[in-house]
Amino acid sequence: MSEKQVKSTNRVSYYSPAFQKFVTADWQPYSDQLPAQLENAKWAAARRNALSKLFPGDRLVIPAGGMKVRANDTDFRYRPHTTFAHLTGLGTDREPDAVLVLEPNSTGHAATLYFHPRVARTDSEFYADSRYGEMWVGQRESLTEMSALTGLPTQDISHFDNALRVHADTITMRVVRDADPDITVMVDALRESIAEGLDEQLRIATSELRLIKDDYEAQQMREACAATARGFAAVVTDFPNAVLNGRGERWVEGVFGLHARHLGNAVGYDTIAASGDHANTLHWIRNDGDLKEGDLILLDAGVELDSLFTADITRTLPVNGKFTPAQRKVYEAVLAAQQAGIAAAKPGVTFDDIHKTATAVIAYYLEQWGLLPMGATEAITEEGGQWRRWMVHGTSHHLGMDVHDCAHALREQYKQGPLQPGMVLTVEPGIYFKSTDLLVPPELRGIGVRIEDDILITETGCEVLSSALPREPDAVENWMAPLLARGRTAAHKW
Ligand SMILES: [Mn+2]
Repeated sequence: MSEKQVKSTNRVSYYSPAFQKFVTADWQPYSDQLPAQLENAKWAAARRNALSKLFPGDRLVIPAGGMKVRANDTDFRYRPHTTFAHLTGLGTDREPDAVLVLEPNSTGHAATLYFHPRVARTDSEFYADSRYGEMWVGQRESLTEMSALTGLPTQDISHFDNALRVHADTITMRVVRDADPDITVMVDALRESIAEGLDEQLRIATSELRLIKDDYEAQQMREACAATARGFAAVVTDFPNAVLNGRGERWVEGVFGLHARHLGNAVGYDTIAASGDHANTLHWIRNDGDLKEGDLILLDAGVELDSLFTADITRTLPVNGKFTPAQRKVYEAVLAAQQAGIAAAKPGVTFDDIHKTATAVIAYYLEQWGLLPMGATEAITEEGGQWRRWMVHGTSHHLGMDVHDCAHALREQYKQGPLQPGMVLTVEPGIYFKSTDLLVPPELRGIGVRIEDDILITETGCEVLSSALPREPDAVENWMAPLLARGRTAAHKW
């Protein structure tokens, strides 16, 4: 369930009986028009079926999770647990404190969605409950409306506890443990032993269920990439404003965030807007630096759609629209590595093969530049690995509703697993030369480059979902020129 809010006593309201009578009367009745089924929910039934086949006879408990308190009586914006969203098709901010239960029956499983439906306006919740009340959070779904949205039978969450107790002593129960701590405690209390092995198997299975995307998911990933490309173009257009007004990284983050909220649900992860030497801090999200003419900015950002599918794209761009020779030298090496990685991505090869192919190119350039104490061939062995001083991260990860999707899939299915049509991954090599790195020639110090695209494995190779954003340095400059020209005209000091 949701974390407990605390309202200080000096802010608690008193509602007189006269007010209570007055506020609950004379409202237009709710419409009896039912909402259309969510597109993602139409696909969720097949996902539930696939999960059902893996756990015959077991009760599967999949909570959405509750609200998280930001401070006192205010919450963070709500996002459901990914497993719940994937198996119900609910997105955006639906549905706090809900639980999907797959109950075994003679043909597989029957699904029921338990949630907190809206109450009559005569209930004090209507005006007094800042978490669920219509006056506070808007009109919420009734049982039949939620059923129409999801295509699932629905029940009031108040019946969940009893439903969990039925045959609790004989049935095998599995719960998604990290979604809702209170529900995990409830399930554990009804089982003879904690049985984490059972839950771990469910966690692995629900993660592996997302390794291969269905046609709807693949299309959502294309749309998330298209929305992200628009966000990147808007950011470049605003580079002159970002330079002029100081704290340009924040400006970049804000402009991208505007488009993420406008075109989608949110950013899929905190935007990395890293200019100059900040690009060499891999998870730079403080974003409080200036944007300077002549510097590069590494922008790693993704739009998450209302369905919660997210893109994850990185471009490293010259703030003034032109790469310097030193910047171009590093950029072209990273691009060569990325192109080799993308070319290697096809059914049959493993996830790890992409990494090996791309990073062999990185090591080759590092050797050419005289940075390695030995040859590249020796540096890329298990016993060596010296090249990793300049790229400590992996080349790829699965991508979907989670930016690091399918994170609990077994190693044999993930890193060592053969690529299959329908998988979506990133290819994102980089080279990071910190300004303090004494092994690096002075003219290359402070340059950090990463290029990241999202690919869908096809029958014969892969589709680059993020190809709307150019990667070749000349193409990048040509793409930026008209955007910057427009931005320079509009730029002004605030
Ligand atoms: Mn990534």
